Order: sequence, then C-alpha cells, then structure tokens
Amino acid sequence: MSSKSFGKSGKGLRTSPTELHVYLNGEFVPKREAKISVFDHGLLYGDGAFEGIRAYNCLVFKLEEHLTRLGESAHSIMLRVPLSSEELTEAIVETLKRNRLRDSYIRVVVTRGEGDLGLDPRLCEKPNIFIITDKIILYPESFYRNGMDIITVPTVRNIPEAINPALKSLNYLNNILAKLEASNSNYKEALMLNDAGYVAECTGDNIFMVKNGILQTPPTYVGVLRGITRQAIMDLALRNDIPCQERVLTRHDLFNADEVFLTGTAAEVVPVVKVDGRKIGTGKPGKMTRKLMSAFRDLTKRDGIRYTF
Ligand code: PXG
Repeated sequence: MSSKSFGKSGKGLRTSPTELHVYLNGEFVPKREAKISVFDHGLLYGDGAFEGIRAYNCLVFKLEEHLTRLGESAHSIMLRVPLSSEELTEAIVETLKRNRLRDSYIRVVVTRGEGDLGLDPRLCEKPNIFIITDKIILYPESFYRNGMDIITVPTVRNIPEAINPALKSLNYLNNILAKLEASNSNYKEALMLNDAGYVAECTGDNIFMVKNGILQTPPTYVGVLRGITRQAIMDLALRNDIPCQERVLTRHDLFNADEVFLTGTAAEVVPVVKVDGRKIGTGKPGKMTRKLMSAFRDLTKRDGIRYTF
C-alpha cells in the first residue's frame, strides 16, 4: 500500500502491509521478534524508565520535554540511556516512518538490562532500549462529550521519599493497584491521594479543577508526575489570561469545584463530571474545560518535530 492510502480516514491506523517493526538496541525488528531476556532487570524488578509520547499528523508532540524527563528518570536511578537526545529523536522518527504512522502512541523504554537473580544493578552490563510505535487506545468519544466519573481508591500514591512519582519508572504497580480498585467498582479511572490525604493524581493522568474562574492543580511536591500535558495546559492558561495556581487540594475542594478535568498524553484533556458520586458543577463538561480542550487540540496541530514518509 502506498503512502497515498493515508487520508483523513487513516488517522491512528497502521495501514502498511508489513508487520509492525520495533526499534530494539539499534535495529528495527518485526514485532514477533522483538524480545528481550527473562533475566532483564526491567522485567525482574521493574528496574528501568520509560516515556509515553504521541505523534499527531506527522508531528511528534513535546518530544524534547519527554526526552528530558526520560533523561532525568534515568539519571535518578543511575541508569545510562544508550542514546543521546539526537540519536533518540532519530530512532523515534525512523520507527514512525518505517511503520508509516502519522498518528501514533510512542513508547520509549530503557531497562537495566540482563543481570543475575540478585538486585545489584551494577551486575547488569548493558541497558536495553526499545521503541514501540503503535495505534493509541483512547477513552471512548462519549467521555470527551459528556465527561467521565472517577472514584477515589484506597491505594495512596507512592510517597516521594520511597519512589518519587516524578520518576517514570517501569515499576507501575502503585498505579496498577489503584486501577484495579477502580475497575473492581466499574470505574475507568482512579483518583489517588497522597499519604497525607491530599489529592495527588490519577493512575495515568494529572488532575485539574476550576473554581471561580481560577484553574488549580496539585503542586508536584505532593507527589505527582510532572505531566507534560499538565505543563502544556498551564502554559495555555497563561497565554489565554486564565489564572492558574498550583495548590494543595482536598477531595472537598474537588467535590465543590465548578469543573474538573484530567490531562495526559493518552487522555489529552478529558472532562470529569462526577467524583465519588458527587456531581461536579452542572454535571456537564464546563466552559473552561472545553476551551482548554480546544486550545490543546490546536496546539497538537502546530507544535512538534515534523517527519515525512
Ligand atoms: N500521571 C501519571 C502517573 C502518568 O503515568 C501522567 C500523569 C500524565 O503525564 P503526561 O506527561 O503524559 O502528560 C502519566 C502519563 C498509558 C499511558 O499507556 C500512561 C501515561 C501516558 C501515556 C500512556 O496508560 N501516563
């Protein structure tokens, strides 16, 4: 199939006749052959770092920010990223091109590499790096139109003194436990509090609320990921003269907010209309949420590293 087959209807679809290829330690290998050892400490201990990035219509969104965060996560766990930022950019773009993807979810993973059955990372000689580009699985369209319901779960977000949530490590059990608790109650997303009971974030999204025209989000010191979408929304607020504060928030604050929404690479900006059974504002996606959803959508159309194939 030629690249002509990528029309508007091709959004998010991989229409290449060949199998999906994965970048693995300098090579492009078919998905079936993209394998790493069972002795890799990424698998044995969750010892590694990753990023989730998106491409929109041949623009890789906020790539520099994602690579900086990956570098910081790796530095924090004393893990060597085998590629420079330039090499990583090239590898990501090449993976997208090989798979003929205009719109994609990009997963960059660096693992500690093969070691023995002890914890000691110094015995792992060579980190593994791989890049998966694939279709993105999104929330249903109705969530964006009508908003979603979320529920607070008992599992609290990791305390920064243990595993700092700012570190996007391969150890995501904290979030997975929260996700399980939400799913057990038939909710798609879980609200996590920190160990002091303040609002932290969701399992894969940051949280914002609006009260009396002021946009508010928990400060990163409460123990949340420094979301790249979160930062993009704060920048858009500044540009649009929307007052924005980083403020410690309680569930009570959320319950009585005019609007609530979540932000993340996968979710983008998704309105929340109920928290723990409490209706938020009018019970419909609010005006500021809709304005920021639209501003964010526009940003993804013009901001990014461009590639062609
Ligand atoms: N908090 C947590 C715990 C996350 O994992 C975010 C917030 C949002 O950050 P960004 O930088 O994306 O705005 C994340 C990101 C997935 C998936 O596969 C998860 C994320 C991103 C992309 C895909 O569920 N989490």
